[in-house]
Amino acid sequence: MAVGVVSVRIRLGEEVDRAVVTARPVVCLETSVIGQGLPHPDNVECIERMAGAIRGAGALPAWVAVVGGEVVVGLSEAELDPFTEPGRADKVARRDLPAACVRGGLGATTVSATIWAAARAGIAVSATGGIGGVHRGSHPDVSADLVELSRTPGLLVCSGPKSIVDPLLTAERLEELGVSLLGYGVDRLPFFLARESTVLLEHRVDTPADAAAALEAAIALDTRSTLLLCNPIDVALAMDPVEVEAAARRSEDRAEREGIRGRDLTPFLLTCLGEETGGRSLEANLALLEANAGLAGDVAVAFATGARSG
Ligand code: PSU
Ligand code: MN
Repeated sequence: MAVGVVSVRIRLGEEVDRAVVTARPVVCLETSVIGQGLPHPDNVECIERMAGAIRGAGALPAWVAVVGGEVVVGLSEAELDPFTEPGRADKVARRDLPAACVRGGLGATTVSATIWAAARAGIAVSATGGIGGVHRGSHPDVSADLVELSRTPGLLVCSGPKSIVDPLLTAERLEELGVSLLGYGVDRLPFFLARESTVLLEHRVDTPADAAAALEAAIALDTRSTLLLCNPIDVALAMDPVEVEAAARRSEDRAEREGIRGRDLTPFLLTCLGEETGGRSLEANLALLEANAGLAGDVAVAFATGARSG
């Protein structure tokens, strides 16, 4: 079995390995959204919709996770399946990778661990729903996604930061860290379930080809940070920003009262958000995950085409 081993503990799935070697378009996907971010069976639907959107664009999905002591880039369907069982996989950010490899079992990678692995596997484009950010509340909590985005080259399609963080503080931190924000057809920072925050963006692209050109420039310049391509949720499914804000605040209050902190905070808040919005946040979350995967597929195709002709 020809599987690519790019380091002792990073294994590429067979199909992904062939695609990387032949410079065909691949999109890396995180598994924390499957293991912790969405309930069952929405997480099963998420896998089908994201993978379908990427293949539909002409690219290959590469799910990233820790399995049996290795970081795997490009899980097989059978390997991915147990991640959909509630409570089965641990949440793994970059700092958790060594311990997760030693412990064995299943590790569902967040954005920080996923882009770390993607870069080492030679894959430039990834997709998620919303990135972590700077939380409100009385305890300082900043997602490890932010610093990782600042030291990993590539492009990540997202719908801005998740609606459970402060968008302005998150944007300020990203500026400080040297992470480029590109609005995709928008001039304001998308805010996950809500189409836009009030944060103005300074850069905008309107086509996958222009996003791919920006990625090429970032690589040529060796800026070493991830370009965040911020794709707003579809107008038809976007939730009212005031309603999302109110639901997020109620969720934060519940987290404070119950003393939820650390890595449990984001999954807890997402669950509350689903309850507080009568499940509508889940429908919107699935839709934006699928749309971001499709756009990432388009960018990966444009990037691979540019690389071959240039
Ligand atoms: N996008 C979603 N749902 C999620 C996530 C992203 O639509 O659950 C996950 C990603 O893995 C992201 C993580 O990296 O949430 C952030 O967690 P934290 O705030 O604990 O860093
Ligand atoms: Mn945190």
